[in-house]
Amino acid sequence: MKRILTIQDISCLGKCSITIALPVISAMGVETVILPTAVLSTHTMFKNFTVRDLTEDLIPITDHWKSEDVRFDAIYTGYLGSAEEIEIAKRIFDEFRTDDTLIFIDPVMADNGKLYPAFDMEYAKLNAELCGKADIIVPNITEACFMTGMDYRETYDEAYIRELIARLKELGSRMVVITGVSLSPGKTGVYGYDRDKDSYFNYQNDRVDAQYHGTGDLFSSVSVGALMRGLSVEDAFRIAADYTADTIRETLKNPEKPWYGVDFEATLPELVKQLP
Ligand code: PXL
Repeated sequence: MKRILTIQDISCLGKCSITIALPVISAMGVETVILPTAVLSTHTMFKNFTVRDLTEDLIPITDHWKSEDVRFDAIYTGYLGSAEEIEIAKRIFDEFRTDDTLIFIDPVMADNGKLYPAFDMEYAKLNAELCGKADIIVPNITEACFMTGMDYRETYDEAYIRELIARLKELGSRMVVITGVSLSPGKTGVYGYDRDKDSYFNYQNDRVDAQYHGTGDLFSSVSVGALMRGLSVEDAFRIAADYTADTIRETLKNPEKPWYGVDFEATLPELVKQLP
């Protein structure tokens, strides 16, 4: 069984970061080791959330793993709360990376043209540096703009996405996958570039007209899980995009749906059936 390490926060209530990554990747048949960077009462879209920062525990925890000779097939980072956590993530990559370790970075920091409340331009710059250490990065268009200095646009064409990719490539990762790319009305999907093959891929599915928190984390977790289960890059991102859209659709059917996250619990069995 493959083993991955995921580094992100625990938002106790809120269905995002580790409370998505752990159940989803485990259900996909991949051992999921967690490194919680902080414990929050809820994610940061709630008011009055509490935060217990765990930054000072991160290195002692990973030092212990090192002394136990633990190895990871992939390291997946999501929401990292501070510049210091980004530095620590870099150090963990350097310590645990082997020739076969997949480094998968979701540079969670912004959406809809705006940085999340905790972040500023300096943080975006550090996140761009972190992305340089990845095999695969999966920014949304807003994050891609903050990391490359390109203007954020609500309406765009394929040339704009290719320009974003050209600039993201310069950061140094092997593969760049931009999420939330809509190239025709009613559609949305992913647009990627593979440096090894020097080729692009594009997958568009039907856009569901609803925005939910945690869907980026769901997409990333499914992508990493699928890659670990041996799916090709194109198949892994296609399954993740379809699953995320199906889960939003399923959530919309629930009359008691919570506002803060999606009902992935209802759709996980279908996802697992699709795996080889
Ligand atoms: O879903 C990304 C995410 C993860 N963790 C926390 C967040 C967010 C997005 O706002 O607030 C704490």
